[in-house]
Amino acid sequence: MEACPIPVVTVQTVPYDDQKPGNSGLRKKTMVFESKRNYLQNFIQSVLSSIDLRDRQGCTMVVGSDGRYFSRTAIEVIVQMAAANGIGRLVIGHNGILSTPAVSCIIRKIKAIGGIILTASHNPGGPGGDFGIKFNVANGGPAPDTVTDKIHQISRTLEEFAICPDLRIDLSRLGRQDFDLENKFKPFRVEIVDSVDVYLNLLRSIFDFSAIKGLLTGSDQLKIRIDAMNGVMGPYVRRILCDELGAPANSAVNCIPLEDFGGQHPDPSLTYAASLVEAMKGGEFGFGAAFDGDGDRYMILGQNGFFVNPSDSVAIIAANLPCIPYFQQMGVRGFARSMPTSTALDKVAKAMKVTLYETPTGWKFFGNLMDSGRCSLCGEESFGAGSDHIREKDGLWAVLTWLSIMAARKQSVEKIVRDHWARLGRNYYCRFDYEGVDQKAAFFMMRDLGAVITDKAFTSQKFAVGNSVYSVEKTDNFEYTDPVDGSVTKNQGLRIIFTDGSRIIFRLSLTGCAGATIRIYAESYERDPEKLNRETQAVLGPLIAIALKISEIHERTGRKGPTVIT
Ligand code: G16
Repeated sequence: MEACPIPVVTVQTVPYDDQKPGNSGLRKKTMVFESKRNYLQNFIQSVLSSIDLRDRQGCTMVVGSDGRYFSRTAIEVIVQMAAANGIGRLVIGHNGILSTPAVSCIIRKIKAIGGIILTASHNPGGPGGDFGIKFNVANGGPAPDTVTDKIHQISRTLEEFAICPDLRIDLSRLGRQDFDLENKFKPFRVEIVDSVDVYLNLLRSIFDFSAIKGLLTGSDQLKIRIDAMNGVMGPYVRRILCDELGAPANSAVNCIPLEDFGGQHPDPSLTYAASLVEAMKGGEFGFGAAFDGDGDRYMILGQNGFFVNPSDSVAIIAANLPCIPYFQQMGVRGFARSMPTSTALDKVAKAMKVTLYETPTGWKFFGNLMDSGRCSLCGEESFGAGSDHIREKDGLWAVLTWLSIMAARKQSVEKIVRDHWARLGRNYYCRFDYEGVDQKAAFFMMRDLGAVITDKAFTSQKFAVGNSVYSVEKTDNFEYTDPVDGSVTKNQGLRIIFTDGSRIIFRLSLTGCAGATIRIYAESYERDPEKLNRETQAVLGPLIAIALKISEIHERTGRKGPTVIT
């Protein structure tokens, strides 16, 4: 215990009107947090004030970061403000490091009231990059809209915040640090925990580690290449895949978390994980994976760079869940996917006679389904997959699931994917992202497009492109009614569904930091065994042409093409 009680002070502040959390927390340019007076403090006070005082007093919260620039400063402020706001205990990752799945895991394990994660996910970091603050609630998942709306509302009228400016902690010292405060609250405790331990124990209870170890070691060992992208996953990859599961140390690259991710986008995609793609093309490795900055997203590659589309990945995981001890014990309840995610998962759900839920984009929408026991597995096209073991998507869980499937089926990544297509058909899929578009141009484009496609005349339209003819079957602006609490979420993306099951979807991203990001998703289902091996862009070309034409996206945004194609 510190000798003198630490003072608690109240600081006057001026509210900001732009602190509305997006799909996954508040994401802004780092310089906004760094240079706007009390910007960070205001948001943290809004988060803390959103928790009812009776629940807040003496409660436990978890804090972690993906190690990006400004995280240490932010953690120091969070600790000082948590103490001043009556939080009893903060559990923080060693040196501030905790992956997003690990935070979710710890919140659930220690029954914390929630947690704060400092990350802007796959966005670049550093003084010129992005920073973000996510707030997760007691189920371990992202705060639902009711909570983020409350945070936003508080932030708009905030006039003061409470802080203990003299309180200092040592993030590098594992164990407890206790502080006596000069206020009515009980002593305040900070506990620095190993970043990996609790999460590793959970994974041990889910997977057959000896089966995975058998695959990664021994005479006909599977050679793997894992790219932690200089993000939070380095320590997890080294400890779990190398130390525990026997992968050679040189299987793992970019494993030291760097404040600026080495100047790269920590984004596990074909575009930004290009060096992994190159390494895999060499043919030496039979399995490759990359993670994003905070470790919830993942990408899987097979030998020679064979790409597993994330929507296919979740469908294939679903079809093979019985390989995993956790699901052998728990059984398989429903599946869920976000609306733009391909319908490959629906085919598996049908074959397994399991309910399929289609939610808006945002992991938070899976929370109620999992908490109510309706859903065992969820996935998204944006490189996310996870199960009800926690309430976040979980990149390393997805990797261990793939390795478990490979160990059980004794097949390569490509063979597993091709067998899946042969059995249930292939959903050709791609996404076009137009990033940093003028906000107004994006808004008006979406508004006008919504009016066009929901007009009655549109639903009887046929589009002929080359030899293909697409007849519109249904159009809407996607709306979701949560089956658990009945809440309705509107305006979640414009959908055009054609009679052959093909889909075109338009939506505005809710995670961008600058301007607007328009996403166009195209999907086409193929059952013919002769046509399962075509080039994705060639198959989807006609649908993309229709999408560009009806939206007039290039004319209206001044762009000549998308920023990124996935
Ligand atoms: C977040 C959400 C995901 C969502 C993704 C992309 O992920 O948790 O559910 O799919 O953003 O959202 P949008 O299309 O609106 O940009 P992350 O990994 O960025 O936290």
